[in-house]
Amino acid sequence: MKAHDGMYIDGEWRPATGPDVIEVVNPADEQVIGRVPAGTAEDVDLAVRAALAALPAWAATAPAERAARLAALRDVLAARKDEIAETVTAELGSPLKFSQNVHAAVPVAVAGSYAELAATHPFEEKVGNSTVHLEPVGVVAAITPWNYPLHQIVAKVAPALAAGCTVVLKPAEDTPLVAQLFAEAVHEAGVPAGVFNLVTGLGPVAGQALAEHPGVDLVSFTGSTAVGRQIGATAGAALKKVALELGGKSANVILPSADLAKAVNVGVANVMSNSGQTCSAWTRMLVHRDQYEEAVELAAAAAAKYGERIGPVVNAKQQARVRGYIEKGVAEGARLVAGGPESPRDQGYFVAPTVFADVTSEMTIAQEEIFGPVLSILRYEDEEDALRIANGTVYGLAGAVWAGEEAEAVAFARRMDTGQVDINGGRFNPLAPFGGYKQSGVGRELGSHGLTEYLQTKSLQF
Ligand code: TXE
Repeated sequence: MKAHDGMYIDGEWRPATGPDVIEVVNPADEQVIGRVPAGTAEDVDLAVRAALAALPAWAATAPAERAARLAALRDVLAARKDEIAETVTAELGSPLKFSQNVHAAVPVAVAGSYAELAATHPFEEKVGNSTVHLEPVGVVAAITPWNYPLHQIVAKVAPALAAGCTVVLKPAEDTPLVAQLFAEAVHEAGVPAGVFNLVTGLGPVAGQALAEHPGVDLVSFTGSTAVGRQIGATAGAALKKVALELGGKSANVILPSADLAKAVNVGVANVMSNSGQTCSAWTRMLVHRDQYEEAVELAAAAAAKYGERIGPVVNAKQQARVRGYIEKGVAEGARLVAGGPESPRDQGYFVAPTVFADVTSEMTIAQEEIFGPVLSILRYEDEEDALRIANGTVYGLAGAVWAGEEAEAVAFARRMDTGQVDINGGRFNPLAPFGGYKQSGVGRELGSHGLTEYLQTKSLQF
């Protein structure tokens, strides 16, 4: 795979300041597919300085010009979609079709949505005898994970650029190649030098230096709750703005009036897709006791079928972590009805699609984010019991409700402590705000709510 041996800073690829490299491994066959530089605090400093220098001119550009650059970025991402899909498949291991349909396609839609929002968002409003101006927050540190590597980047960089902010991106160490490809796309789209900068590197080194840099005004982070907590504390002490998109343990609530087979099949596919590495995945399926055994049978069959189509998890550490959770589920008394802790292949970081029945809300596998292809099925007595279970974790990122009538599902969804709910399956909407209640995070991504994160308001009184 093509890899740059430098950092993209101030509109050009510059040699890294240190000698260290990160080996990029294909998790499907454990082969090294490329090497990228491991950034130092010095690389981060150079990138932040470039972003600071570019800020006044970019903040002053007309929204229509920013919209034009984002439209160009959307077009470059669309034109290079095959290369993007192949790169994500190589470094994340996801099946090529999924990379094409999701990893490469969704960022085009999101970049396009911000091209439109940059052109149409009311950056100025009148309130009585005042004018209110929405101005860019400043220099943004974007720290992203590997699970949807390009989507996570575009969901931060596109609204930041639309708002008039400049950006330094530190992508996940497991998936830096698609981040380099993104930097090429930004360059091709004619975004001025210094407006977007890329530093590859390790989280505790480059990531931490970036989050702590005094030149950064807003840290936008997606990743683990542990690191998010640390970044939130550091940013709080420095009185920096922060946006955090963290873990989830989303409930898929199947009400008795729902089409059970459809709800179970879509629910299983939702958990298994991307090998379970989706923060919004519906990892807890809640089924009424009268339909419980039927749902378990359907889910076990669906998971067994999914087995042939699943990719690996991202690395050996994640594989060990997921297997540890499966073993814990068995040890705590849950009933394994599909999959299990054994890897289904000799090579690559694979985990079998796994389904647990007889899971109770107190079990570890019902409380903690596993981030692998593992579904827990819980039994409820009545609607109030379902609601108590659904809301009974520290997380509140997403969820789903299925019912015969939409109105019934909507009424239930409105009582869930969570940021996004799919009604009878739902469909991805790049304009719908995404983000967490409770410990799932701070702030929102996507659409105009996502844009607002990168803006601050000034009022002039007359
Ligand atoms: O996350 P990390 P990991 C969850 C999921 C997963 C677990 C661990 O449960 O099993 O987190 O994954 C950077 N200062 N999610 O270890 O470490 C790091 O380089 C600054 C949920 O991969 O949080 C990477 O760019 N940055 C999630 C990013 O943080 C630091 C997606 C995320 O890595 C840093 C991914 C530091 N001290 C994992 N340490 C979601 N919400 O979608 C690390 N990083």
